[in-house]
Amino acid sequence: ERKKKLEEIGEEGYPTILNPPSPDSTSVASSVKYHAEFSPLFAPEGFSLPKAFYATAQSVRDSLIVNWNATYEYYDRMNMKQAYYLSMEFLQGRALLNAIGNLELTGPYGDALKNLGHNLEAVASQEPDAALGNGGLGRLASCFLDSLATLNYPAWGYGLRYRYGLFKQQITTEGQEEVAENWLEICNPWEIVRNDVSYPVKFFGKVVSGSDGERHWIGGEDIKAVAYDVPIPGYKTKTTGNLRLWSTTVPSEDFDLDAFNSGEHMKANEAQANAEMICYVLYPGDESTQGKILRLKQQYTLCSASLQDIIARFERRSGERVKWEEFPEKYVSATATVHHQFMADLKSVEEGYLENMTVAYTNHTVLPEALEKWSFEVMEKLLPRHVEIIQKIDEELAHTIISEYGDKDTELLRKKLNVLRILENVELPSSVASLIKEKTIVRTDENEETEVSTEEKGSDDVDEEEEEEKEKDAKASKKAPKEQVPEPPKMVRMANLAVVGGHAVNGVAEIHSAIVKDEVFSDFYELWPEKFQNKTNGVTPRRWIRFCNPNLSRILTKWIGSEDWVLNTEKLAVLRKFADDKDLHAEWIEAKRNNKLKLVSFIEEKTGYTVSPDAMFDIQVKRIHEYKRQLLNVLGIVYRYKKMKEMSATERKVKYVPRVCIFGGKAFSTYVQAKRIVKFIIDVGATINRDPEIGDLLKVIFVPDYNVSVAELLIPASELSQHISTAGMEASGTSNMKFAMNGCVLIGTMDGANVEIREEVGEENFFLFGARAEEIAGLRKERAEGKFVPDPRFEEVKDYVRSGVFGTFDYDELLGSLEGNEGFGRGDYFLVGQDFPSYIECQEKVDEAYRDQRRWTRMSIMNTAGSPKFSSDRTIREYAKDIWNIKPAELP
Ligand code: B1H
Repeated sequence: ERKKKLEEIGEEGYPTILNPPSPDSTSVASSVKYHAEFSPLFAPEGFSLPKAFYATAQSVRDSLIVNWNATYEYYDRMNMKQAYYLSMEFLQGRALLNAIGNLELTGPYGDALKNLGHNLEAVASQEPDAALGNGGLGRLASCFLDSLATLNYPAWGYGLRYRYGLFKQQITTEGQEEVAENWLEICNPWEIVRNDVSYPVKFFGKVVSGSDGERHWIGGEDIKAVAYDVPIPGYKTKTTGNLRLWSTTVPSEDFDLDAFNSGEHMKANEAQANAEMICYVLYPGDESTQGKILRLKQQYTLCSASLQDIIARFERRSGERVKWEEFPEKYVSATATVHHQFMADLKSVEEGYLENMTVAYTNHTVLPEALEKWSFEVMEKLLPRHVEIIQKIDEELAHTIISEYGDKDTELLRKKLNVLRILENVELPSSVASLIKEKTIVRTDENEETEVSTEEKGSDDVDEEEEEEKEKDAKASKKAPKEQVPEPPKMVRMANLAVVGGHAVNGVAEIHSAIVKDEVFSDFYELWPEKFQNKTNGVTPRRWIRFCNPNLSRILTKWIGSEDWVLNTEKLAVLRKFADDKDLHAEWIEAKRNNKLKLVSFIEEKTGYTVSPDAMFDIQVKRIHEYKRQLLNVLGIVYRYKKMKEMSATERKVKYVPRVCIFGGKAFSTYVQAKRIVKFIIDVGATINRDPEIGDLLKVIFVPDYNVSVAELLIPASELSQHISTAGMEASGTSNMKFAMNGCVLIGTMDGANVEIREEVGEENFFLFGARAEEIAGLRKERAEGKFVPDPRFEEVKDYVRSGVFGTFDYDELLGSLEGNEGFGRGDYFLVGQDFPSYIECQEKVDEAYRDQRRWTRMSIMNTAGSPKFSSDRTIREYAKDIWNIKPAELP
């Protein structure tokens, strides 16, 4: 079809694709000099490092804009189906080396800067990270953008342009401190503000019925969303995608000039401050109602502005005659990530069937606190028309449920309505309620006649817990007079809305998708099995091998015979053939050592601690969360330390391999337990690191302010990495993939993508321990019944901490969470005590393997060789084919 169209329009129909300034160092240098002089960010004198960075970035941006325009024009003319990836988070990190690497201009830029008196790496390190996200979810979105552009898929990302990125983390002896991260302080050289692309977004107000019988929403608060475009270069292709970020402000006529002139300066500014607040920070605290409203405003702004933009483009590209029925089929497909407001919005725009064809829902977590529910009342105030539509969708859904289960017994029907409905604790509309009553009567009559009720109940799986609940409820209602029972809060279950509205629902690793199907959304799965899929996550091999690890990249290119592996990671498997080759081993070890040396200086600079490059580098970097179990890691270290102290110096050296245990990660500012974990790690390090008896045998380092660029330094230098979440709780994990690619051996549980990594690299090259996902519920139950007998080594390690070896901080709340028998966060919900023995035994096996350097190097090579599957190129091809239905389209 595309070919035909090309012929129709003829080559002349196309704009000439201008080539960026010719890629030799002289023209690059003059373009950098031009920007140093004419892009007015710095005083005219001198050519300091920061100035060199901004001038270089602006010069690179010129090239990106040329390609961006050509790509945009091409899609416009071809009017092809395009995908839109909506995400509240994008973790782009630094862009300079990635951009010139993708444009194949690293050489010319390196030379040009050298001629201008600077070194490319130093210039690149001036760039602040774009941290518009907090972890794996946001980084996944950024890897996807890289793969989409590289593989020439017509696709854009949509997000919010937060004024402050994720906070900067400072580490003191007190633990973590958060400092606002003003990443836009100087300017963001990559973005292009589109003042001509803006949309109104409204909140509050009321809904009225028009004379046409339609319901119309009259907003009470109006803001304006303005587009900022960030070009996304593909690797070795002209295709340049786009990340369109929305920033919020007021429509200009909203400035209250009268108030200002009569001296009420603050008041005049109120509307503006209110609008700009929406894009101030990612995840504003949501304990207060105001905080909740702000978060909903953020999500709604992203959805509303993006959707208006998508529809405007669709209309423009359609020309004279807009065919709405083609909207889902031919032109648009979108994936909303955690936040699902999109659906309700789309519903309000056009007829109901559209949303079903258009939106796909990716679930990224099964943690109940992250499966959002919004207060019905809050939502009704902020988005009154949407709530009406949601009620309608909910009503339709209730009808579907009744037609599916209405002829079974009423208990089952009630259960299905309870778990499947979008609205929780909201009464059914009378049309539905009366239907159920009818069914109930019919059913009771039948039962009386046929007497099959008990048998049927058993087979229909009404669980005992629910029965018990009801008995309790019944008792409670007898005791307490009715008016004293507080009404349960009315909620809108956003995930349910997404499953109902999405044409596909997917999880992000095999085990996670199985949990999504069989546990979290099992009732939906029963209703619509065809919607559910798996799409195992991936990461871009450009940023995560080629650019962050040049030492390894050279070896790969040499032994594989070409650089093809960057685009075709299947080629990495070639290394298996050479897994025992002595020459490869020598090169492999040297590259790792050079990476370790770089990290040694970084650690010294950031923490003041000196570590030995001869020790094993053992790393756990990720958000600090109880389910990720940094606590298990550090308790393992404490146990190791205690045992070392009990031995003679010689014994110690024989039994243990020298290790540097490195942690990094941010704790959410209000997550008290996570902050205690940070403090604990720092205290343990402070004691161990200055123990002369231990020396280089054990060091514990907390690397401050973990972010994308720190990851780019840590991962290539890592030898062992830890992915030790409680089984069933980490949806996928993506750093595990990056570590494996970079020849790092993993220790981990059967969780998320670990399961598939182990399968790919071979079980002999993965250190596995811990309870399996299917055992967790049973173990928690035993625990609650007081049947768990802790291993004496676990008791020993906690007593040791309590004895005060690591200082006087009160660790009772932290250690206490691992004790007792019940409750979330208490009673060791994350099963640290359960897995502790198998963890420390597994760590002994790690020491044994590391001592045999030939064995270890082989394991390391096998990890890289086994990682082809984890390229985000593979993931994106699967999404494109199975969910989005888009095809690659390379620019002519
Ligand atoms: C992931 C989140 C997340 N899933 C809510 N969900 C948030 C949810 O502050 N919030 O409101 C923040 C983040 N993050 C991660 O997604 C998973 O934990 C990883 O296992 C997964 O690899 C990643 C990408 O799919």
